[in-house]
Amino acid sequence: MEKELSKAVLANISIPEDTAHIFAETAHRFEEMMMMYQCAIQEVTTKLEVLSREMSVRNNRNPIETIKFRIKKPKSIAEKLIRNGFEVSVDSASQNLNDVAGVRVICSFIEDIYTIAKMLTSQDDIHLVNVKDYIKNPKENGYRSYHMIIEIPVFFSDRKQYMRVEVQIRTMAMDFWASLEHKVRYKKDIPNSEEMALRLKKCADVIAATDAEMLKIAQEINII
Ligand code: 0O2
Repeated sequence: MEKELSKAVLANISIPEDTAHIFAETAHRFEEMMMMYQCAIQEVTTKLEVLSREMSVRNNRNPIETIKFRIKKPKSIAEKLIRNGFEVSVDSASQNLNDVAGVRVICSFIEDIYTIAKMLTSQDDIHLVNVKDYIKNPKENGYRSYHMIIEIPVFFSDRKQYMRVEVQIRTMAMDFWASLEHKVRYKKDIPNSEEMALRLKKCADVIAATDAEMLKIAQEINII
């Protein structure tokens, strides 16, 4: 029903001929920007996959469990620009947002997070723009994760362009927590949201203690 309605609405929208090119141009530039971020993600994940493959062969254990990635949705790009007081445009998004392209690395142990971050940022083509260590400094709600904004060169047909990518590195337990908390945060009409936040904070503390203890055990039996 909704689909039919929007089709009917769209059919009735007439774009004046002399302005149609503006829409087409903007759409094309947006598509191009997304393609460039997609390529940047590809470059970062390739680097991580190389590290993962190497460590699987050279070490007894691979610290990288999973690599996930995402491109920020147009709606979220616009919302974040508005929230931070920036103009909503293609240029503004690439100038002002650091996380249009995002890569998430999931590890077993806290120590793995720092190992991977170091391995990645010590590669000489990577520029480290900033680090937010929410493991050493957890957010008030209990959120823990290690965030880096990096710039990675992408070789296009006519130029080399440094692209920004947000890399989030966290343990499986931290990821489990963040994914539930994210769902709670975006769910509207939660009647007992304050109590829910307290329960989530408690879970985050339990998870942090468990992550620390698991690391200790792994170190004691020399697997890390
Ligand atoms: P989404 O839906 O993941 O895209 P900055 O980008 O540095 O200008 P920002 O965005 O506050 O400012 O940076 P920060 O704190 O590094 O957070 C970036 C991302 O980390 C967020 O992206 C979330 O993915 C994640 N994150 C940060 N804080 C929390 C939290 O409290 N809970 C959960 N579940 N995730 C968090 P977006 O753009 O908010 O959303």
